[in-house]
Amino acid sequence: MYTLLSGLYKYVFQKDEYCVLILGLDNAGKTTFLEQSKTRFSKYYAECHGVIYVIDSTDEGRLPESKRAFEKMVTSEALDGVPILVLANKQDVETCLSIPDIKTAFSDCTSKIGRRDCLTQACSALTGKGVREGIEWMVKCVVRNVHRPPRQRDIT
Ligand SMILES: Nc1nc2c(ncn2[C@@H]2O[C@H](COP(=O)(O)OP(=O)(O)OP(=O)(O)O)[C@@H](O)[C@H]2O)c(=O)[nH]1
Ligand SMILES: [Mg+2]
Repeated sequence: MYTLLSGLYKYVFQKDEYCVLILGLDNAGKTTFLEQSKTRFSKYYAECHGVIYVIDSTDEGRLPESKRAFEKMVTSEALDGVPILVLANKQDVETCLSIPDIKTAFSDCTSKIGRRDCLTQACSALTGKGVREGIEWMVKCVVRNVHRPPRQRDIT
């Protein structure tokens, strides 16, 4: 249904460790996003306190399937309270769905998101547009999320 943990991604924030899951249907652009964001994440180092959920904005036909996968993910206890960055990817394609289109398709998930931080960010993993904004938001959220404190790195 969805590829779990396409990339478990590490970045360091001082001595604290955070981990972010990158999820989304196949072909959504997860690997491309990861490649784009590697250089931007370079000043951090991580392990799992947030979810980045990638949507292919050019694939209207699979949007209901993506919504169901998203719904399953937000209702999973293991990820309770974890901030979610929803990436509306492939926004460089002229005919892609807009953010309001995607929000409408995902509207019955809203109540299930709960009180956690959740942002829908337009991006293109191909050109890099929107990638920095998304990552900066995610870093801010994982750092301030008191419900999931960072793992302390061993300093020997
Ligand atoms: N136009 C455009 N194409 C993209 C973008 N991101 C990814 N792609 C293309 O979409 C296809 C799938 O991208 P991947 O990054 O391999 O997707 P994935 O989510 O890792 O897919 P799986 O590994 O199969 O789960 C590739 O042909 C990418 O070049 C984007 O922002 N814009
Ligand atoms: Mg991939």
